[in-house]
Amino acid sequence: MTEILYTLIFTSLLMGGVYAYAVYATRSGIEEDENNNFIPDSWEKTFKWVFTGKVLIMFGLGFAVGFLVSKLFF
Ligand SMILES: [Ca+2]
Repeated sequence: MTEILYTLIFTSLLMGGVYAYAVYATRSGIEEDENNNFIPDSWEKTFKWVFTGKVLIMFGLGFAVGFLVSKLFF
């Protein structure tokens, strides 16, 4: 069970890093962003769903982590 928790926490951090990097890269001009939505245009074709589902993905991960923490430690 703890493996699942660690995997979920790691995934959350990874996703957070991806979102943070997307904003950083588009703002600083490392990646091109012609439509100004803070998603690098080179990612938009293939990974658009990662960004459109951002709220749902982070909520789902947060919920799963919270659920597992309460189940394992309380
Ligand atoms: Ca864009």
